[in-house]
Amino acid sequence: MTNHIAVDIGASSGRLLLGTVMDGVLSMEEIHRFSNGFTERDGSCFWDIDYLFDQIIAGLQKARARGITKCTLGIDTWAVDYVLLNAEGNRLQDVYAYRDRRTDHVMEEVAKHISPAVVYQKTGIQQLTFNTLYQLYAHDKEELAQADQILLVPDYLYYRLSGRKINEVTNASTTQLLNLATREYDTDLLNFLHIRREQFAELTEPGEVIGYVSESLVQQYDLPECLLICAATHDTASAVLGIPLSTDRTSAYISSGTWSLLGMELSEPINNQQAMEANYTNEWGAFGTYRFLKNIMGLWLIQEVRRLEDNRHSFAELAKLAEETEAFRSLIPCNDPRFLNPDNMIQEIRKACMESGEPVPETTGQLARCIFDSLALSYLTYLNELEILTGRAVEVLQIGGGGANNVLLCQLTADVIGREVLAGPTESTALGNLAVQLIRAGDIPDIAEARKLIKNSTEIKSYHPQPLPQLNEIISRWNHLHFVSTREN
Ligand code: ADP
Ligand code: LRH
Repeated sequence: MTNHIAVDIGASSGRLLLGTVMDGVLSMEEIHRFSNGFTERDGSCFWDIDYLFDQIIAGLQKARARGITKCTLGIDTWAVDYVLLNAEGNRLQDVYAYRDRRTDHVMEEVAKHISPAVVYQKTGIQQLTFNTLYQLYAHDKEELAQADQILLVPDYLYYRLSGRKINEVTNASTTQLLNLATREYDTDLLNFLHIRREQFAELTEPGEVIGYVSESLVQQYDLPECLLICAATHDTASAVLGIPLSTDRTSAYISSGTWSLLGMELSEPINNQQAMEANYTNEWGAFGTYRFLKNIMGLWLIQEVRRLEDNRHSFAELAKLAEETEAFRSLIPCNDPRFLNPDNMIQEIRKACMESGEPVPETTGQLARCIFDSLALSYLTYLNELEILTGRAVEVLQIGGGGANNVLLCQLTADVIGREVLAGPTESTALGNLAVQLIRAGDIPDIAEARKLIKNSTEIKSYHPQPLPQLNEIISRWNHLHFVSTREN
């Protein structure tokens, strides 16, 4: 029996999970969990990358203390953010967090030089202010020129552990710099940014062996002997692998965490005019797939409300408070960029309601309810769009990630979209990370088998749609808010 460890670090928390397969069952145990978040310094937002590295070491020490002497290890984190290294392999800068406001107007600036339609046709990636393309454009030009290597966050963590520099493809596609046709960095886009190809590392597929955690780290910290396997290092790529998508019904998914990523797994990208106008993305997946999806603001909204209230309530309590509150009282166009990183989320929600004439949410329960109601309605909007863009009718919506714990939101979603929702696994990302390791180790043959194993080994809850009074009126109200917000942005 081989031990496999998934390091899964999301924008709000990280964990190390141990997975083993025995008698056709995947068992998974949490070894270590830690919080994550960016901090603001002098008006800029940064991740504490050394803290994250230390947490991986701490988790591996716990694994060793449990008697694990050998394991494989895969890493995934959120996308788009990068680390610049000098020729000695040392970091040149603090790691910007993607919500940093330096890119606020960069998309418009770049569009003056290179048409967004050309970028989309080349890359198939949706326009988001924080795509690495825009972040690098906004980066200090001298520092960027000095960079010997540009690694994304999980690439960098692998590098710190092993000394090897790679650019894993699922995550690299979120830079908006990979060309769908050549499956390489796009030369025009690199030239535009004055970046040389050699500044990026070798593109590496999930499943490839990276090497061992260095002997010096193993000795210094008393770690197990770890063989590093390249996971699908974009957390959303791993999350989608870890959702056991239905094989007999057409299914869409939501990877529900800090973001709600709503989409479909496809074997070919859709980068036509219609998909561009709707701003859907084609992120590269493992095993020749594409994630055709939309970024929806997600549970970041409630995370911020919780933080501003000094974490007084747990997420479960917030869902409970929302449940006890009048339904569909206040709605906000939750995907509006104003919610990406406002100075104060609670005030921003109230301001949005005041401006649109919706009743202003006063209590914590009303705020939480407003967020969950609005998210469920946004899922309907984007699910409808997804069906048009793909030409497929969705029969079931499958939700993975921490948001699958939110019973209220799952039921609301089923009620609003009028279709069955299957919620779980809540640790779909770590499971997708493990799946790649299990396949590489030969424990299972392919992703179809991995998904069967995940389905049989984890809890998945079914939510059937219940009739909602006055749903049509609520949807019209929502559509109006959504329309005004998209017209203005
Ligand atoms: P990320 O990987 O982006 O950091 P996760 O997948 O860990 O996010 O999901 C975190 C989110 O899951 C939280 O913001 C919270 O809204 C939701 N969540 C977690 N546990 C619960 C719970 N018991 N009840 C309701 N929501 C929960
Ligand atoms: C989710 C996620 C998402 C990206 C965003 C930066 O954690 O990786 O897929 O768009 O963070």
